Amino acid sequence: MERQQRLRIAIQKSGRLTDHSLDLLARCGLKYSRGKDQLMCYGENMPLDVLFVRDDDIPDLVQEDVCDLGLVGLNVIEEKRLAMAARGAQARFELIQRLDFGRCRLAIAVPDDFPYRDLSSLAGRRIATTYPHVLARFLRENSIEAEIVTLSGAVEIAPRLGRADVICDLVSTGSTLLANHLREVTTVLQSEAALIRTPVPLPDEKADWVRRLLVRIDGVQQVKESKYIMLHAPRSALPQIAKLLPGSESPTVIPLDGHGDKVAVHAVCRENVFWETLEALKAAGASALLVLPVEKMLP
Ligand code: PRT
Ligand code: ZN
Repeated sequence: MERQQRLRIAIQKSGRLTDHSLDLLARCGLKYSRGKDQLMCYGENMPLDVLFVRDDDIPDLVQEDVCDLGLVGLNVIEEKRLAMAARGAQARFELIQRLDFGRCRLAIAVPDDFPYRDLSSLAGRRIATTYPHVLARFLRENSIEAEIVTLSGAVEIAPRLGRADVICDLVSTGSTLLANHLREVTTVLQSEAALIRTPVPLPDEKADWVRRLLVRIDGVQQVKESKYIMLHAPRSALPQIAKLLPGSESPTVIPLDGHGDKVAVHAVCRENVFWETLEALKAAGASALLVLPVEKMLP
């Protein structure tokens, strides 16, 4: 099939989003072979090819229609959108789906000995960041006048080098801040990975594949936390057991041959099932409890 009929998705070549992105595509059923240059993977069982690039390039590749889809952090998307707006241009990629990985936050952090009371403590200070436009919007919205020092990396050491008083950087576990004697004081942006698409209308066949992909992504996201739970219980305990099953609709109840009033209960739980839940179910009269992972789901 020609390029015109094959979807092309840009994902991060090597970084925090790469494994999750490839895993998501594999869970959506994509089988691919890697090209010799490693920059491109060709889908073998779907008309979907994967282009590997730096995450910062993904919004442009998508809005310039080099790729139909892109998978990138909301932090990058938002910075790009605001940077374009600052130049009087409008971003043309469209956000179509948030994905539940790559979660982090853009936060302001101050050195341990910084006299921070509230946001007004930032007034007149120098804030180092790689996200100058997102930070500028935050400062504007909070009527804080501060100097933004734009860096391309190693933001966390800027205060120690005397390049800035405080920083605004991505945080996930917080251990980098801790190691650099910095204390998080406020969140500027919550982020996670998201799927964006080209502004150019797609031909029917491609549009249809995008729809199918979105349904599959939805299915993948739903099963992630979902569990299939099976147990035995006396019929009389059913109302209480149904209440204890986390995030399940109507469980299937099956009579057990030769066990009088005992039944088997099967249910899909949309949330993880913890030991505490199993213990509570047991206390309510359940036995022979079994929790299984759910592989695929199509509502
Ligand atoms: O080479 P390329 O440009 O593609 O990669 P990159 O270096 O720009 O990006 P990369 O791989 O570091 O991150 C890609 C995306 O992952 C980001 O744009 C975010 O959307 C997302 N993400 C999620 C993160 C983090 N969590 C994260 N913790 N990106 C960066 N970090 C940094 C953080 O700034 C800190 O310096 O990781 C460090 C450790 O964080 P802690 O809090 O866990 O210690
Ligand atoms: Zn990057």
